[in-house]
Amino acid sequence: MRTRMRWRCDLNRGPRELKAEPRSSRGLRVGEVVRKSKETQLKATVVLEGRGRVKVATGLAFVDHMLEQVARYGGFDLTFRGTGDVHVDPHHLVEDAGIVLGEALSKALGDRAGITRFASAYAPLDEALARVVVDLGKRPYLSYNVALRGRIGTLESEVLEEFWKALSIHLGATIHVDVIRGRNRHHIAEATFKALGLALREAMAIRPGGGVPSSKGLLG
Ligand SMILES: [Mn+2]
Repeated sequence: MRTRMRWRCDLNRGPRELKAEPRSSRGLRVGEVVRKSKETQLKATVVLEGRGRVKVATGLAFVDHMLEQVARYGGFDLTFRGTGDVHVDPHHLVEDAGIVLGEALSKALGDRAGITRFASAYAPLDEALARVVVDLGKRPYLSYNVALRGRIGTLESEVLEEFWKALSIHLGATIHVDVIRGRNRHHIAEATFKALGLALREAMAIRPGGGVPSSKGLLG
């Protein structure tokens, strides 16, 4: 079992003197979350220093497809398994997937010392073009400008906003999502998730010589 990297923060020292203390010899940033409610049962493990290992099975095929995009373009390994009461409505599972992914990434980021924090990315998918801008500074906020209506496969596309809301809260991130253009619903949705992955990859990366990435010396 790989363990998560822990960062020591000594309040008497300046941000530049923050020391990384990897708890595993391999220094990987790992986050694991198990969440069980009456509506869903989900388990996720992320390894930020990814090696292309992505296994997702939630029972909602389009959600699996989107989570895979975030992990692949985010450069992190993701194991995400679970079930939910999708016979009632996919809403619970989609929202809880955002909660669990957000918590797992937040755990892996630890106290976030040294991360790049801000990033933006564009992703095209044929005629669709999406932009995602993120700030991992523990300020949850979502600006979701995605006019998706109607079904993608069997999923009502409006419900995807619940994933993004939950992700912003549980990751502790400001996220702005804008669709610049697009016609095909599948392409529009997938472009937003690809852009999310690309933006997260940069924002979660460790900057050489970086301390707490805030002029306050403290995130949040
Ligand atoms: Mn696709």
